Amino acid sequence: MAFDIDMIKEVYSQMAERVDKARELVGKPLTLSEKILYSHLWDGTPDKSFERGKDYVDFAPDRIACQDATAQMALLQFMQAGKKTVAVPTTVHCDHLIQAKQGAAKDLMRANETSNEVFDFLESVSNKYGIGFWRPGAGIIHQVVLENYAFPGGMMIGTDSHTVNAGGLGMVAIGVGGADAVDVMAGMPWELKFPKLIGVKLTGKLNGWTASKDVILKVAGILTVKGGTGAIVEYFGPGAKNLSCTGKGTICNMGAEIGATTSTFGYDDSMERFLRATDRHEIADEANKIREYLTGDDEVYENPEKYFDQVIEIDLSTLRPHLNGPFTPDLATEVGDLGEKARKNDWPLKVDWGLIGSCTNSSYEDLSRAASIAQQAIDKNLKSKSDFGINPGSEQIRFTAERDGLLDVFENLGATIFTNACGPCIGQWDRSDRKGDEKNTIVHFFNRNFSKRADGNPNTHAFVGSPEMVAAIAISGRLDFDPMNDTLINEDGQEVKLDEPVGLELPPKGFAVDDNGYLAPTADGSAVEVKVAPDSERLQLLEPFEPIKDSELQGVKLLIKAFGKCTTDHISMAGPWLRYRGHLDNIANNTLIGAVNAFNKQTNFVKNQLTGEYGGVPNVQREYKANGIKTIVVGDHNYGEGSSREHAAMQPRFLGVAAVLVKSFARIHETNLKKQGMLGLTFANEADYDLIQEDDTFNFVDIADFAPNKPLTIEIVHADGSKDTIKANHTYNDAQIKWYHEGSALNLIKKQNA
Ligand code: MIC
Ligand code: SF4
Repeated sequence: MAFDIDMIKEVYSQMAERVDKARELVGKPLTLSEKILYSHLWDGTPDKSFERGKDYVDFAPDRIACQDATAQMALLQFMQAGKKTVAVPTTVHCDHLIQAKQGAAKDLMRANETSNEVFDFLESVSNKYGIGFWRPGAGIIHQVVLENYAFPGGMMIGTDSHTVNAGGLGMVAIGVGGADAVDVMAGMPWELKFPKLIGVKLTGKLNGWTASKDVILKVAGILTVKGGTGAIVEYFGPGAKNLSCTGKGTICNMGAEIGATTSTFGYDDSMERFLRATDRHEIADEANKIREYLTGDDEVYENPEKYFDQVIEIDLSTLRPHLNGPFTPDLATEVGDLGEKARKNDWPLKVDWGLIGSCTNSSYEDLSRAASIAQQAIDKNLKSKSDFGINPGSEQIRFTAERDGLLDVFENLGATIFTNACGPCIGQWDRSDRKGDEKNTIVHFFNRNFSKRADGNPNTHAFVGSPEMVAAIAISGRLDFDPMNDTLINEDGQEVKLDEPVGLELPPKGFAVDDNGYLAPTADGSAVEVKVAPDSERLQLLEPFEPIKDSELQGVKLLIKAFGKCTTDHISMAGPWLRYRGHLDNIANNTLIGAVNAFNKQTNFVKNQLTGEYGGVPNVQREYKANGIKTIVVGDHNYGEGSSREHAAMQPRFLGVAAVLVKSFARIHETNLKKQGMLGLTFANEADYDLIQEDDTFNFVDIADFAPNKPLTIEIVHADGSKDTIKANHTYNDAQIKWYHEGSALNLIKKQNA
């Protein structure tokens, strides 16, 4: 059954006219990305062409997806908007708040006990406002979306950076902060700077040990964690047609790790097969009718250099398996070279865990390829040297994999089957062999491997690979194992070699599921009551933010000058803090505790300029707040990389930080700061970062003239009385400056609805 088929039919009925018109206006053949963008303009049929990387454009996304950890804040904001129902089809998925510990049944029961209040809140808000609700255990948002909601040529936004996964089914699907989702839920346009376009031409065919994952691991190595910023990555070419739909999903999923706005593939037979296998024949039939509109024009793919801003070519036939890491997903190494690199860098060679699952790689095909390696281990009498943990992507996958005996294979190897949820991927992992701060290595087929991400231990070296490679390396227990060339010694003392993996693109007997965990909202939710206990430590109704006054921007104190990588995990850590995602005051106690102070290279240890003493960032900031003093956070490149969590903007805002001044931003975080009515600024001259000293005070001398395309001037007063005056760039347009003046974008919506 296909959800929201009428909406999809309507999108398709307008597609041809809109795309043809856009082609005429742009004056050349179109990429798929342009076709989707131009057919989703808020104003309907296009009447002008847009400049990539420059023009802000209002879009009308077809649907929204939210996960439990971000939905709380998004829906708490939506509740303030004064609407009866959401304006476009929306779903909420409970996947982040379930800890992996003893296995699915017990873990799910515990999660339902400990997070009961939050799940109830999400369920009742969903019911009230017409939102589809996927219960805890139903699966990971992006896998559930791919199996149920994604459709070729559609546009979706989601409050999670890996929303981009739906590009595997030919969508333009973009991760956003909750406040962006609230705009669309409230029936308003969604704004995005028209992206640049990166084309990736795939030739050849995957073979042997190489998997779809290796395509993105390779691309990440080429583009690095910020190389995709402001761009859509569009994959095409004969190699693309040879990949499965879920394999395409994996590639798009990890596009988040290169900062790309999203990634996508043109509609092809693999997508049709996946739509039919997931019982969405109607969508496949409709898509077939407008096939040429659901992929890029032939001329574009024949001469990509003429149409994309950058082109990368990858030959799948010669691509080799990679393992990326540790600590950053773009540190790409071919498998055979890893041993030498590890020894040089002193990365522990012994592998303790192989983790299977996550939204990146938990399709039936992925499980079957990993299981084919696990089965060989059993057949060849090998004992796994590492522990295995598995988080299936959805109940549909789990049920089908269990029926087909795939899960048995892993269990025979001693694996623990965790809930269909994020689990260790987001630090929801009570690791049975807890390591304290001990150096150790794990391999997984997730997407992120930032420090502390899986188990909270800064010395866990996590490496990202394909399902089959993770399985092989985990079985060998060694990071330097190369299954293509090396042998292992089995329990009988014999030397054995693992054969190449084999997998099944789709279950031969079809997908099956008993209870998929979906709960449809009632037709009229006006009588549904949403409960938030006033003394709750998990949920807190929001108070609107006060606009920042010009006078408050004189005498601003430095809160922290962050050194090096500062991701959203550093700004608002996940793991144990996920429990406070619906309570702004409580979660604010983790603000920037992971950021490294540039002056002493310590985390959560900054100078309080009022007392001269050092303390934790949230405590020091609360003292400034109590004294009515605004502060500034200074940072390096790609500040706010990683997640879409708007907490990374709302917490500093709530605590009284007025401005964030960095060398460069990750896209979603920059927007989140703007939405919450703060100043997100970049150094006009990067070297000015070095001028900032620990006791500095900042005066925003021309803030009264805050205007688009006009840098701000900041006077920095040092402790010895000397001064530097610097320029700070910004990307605020008129509408965004209004958000700033109103105190937040939400304040503006409320005013407009009043
Ligand atoms: C993640 O993978 O980091 C998360 C947890 O899914 C986040 C969302 C969040 O912070 O809740 C994301 O990627 O957006
Ligand atoms: Fe969940 Fe990990 Fe996917 Fe984020 S990346 S949605 S935490 S599985």
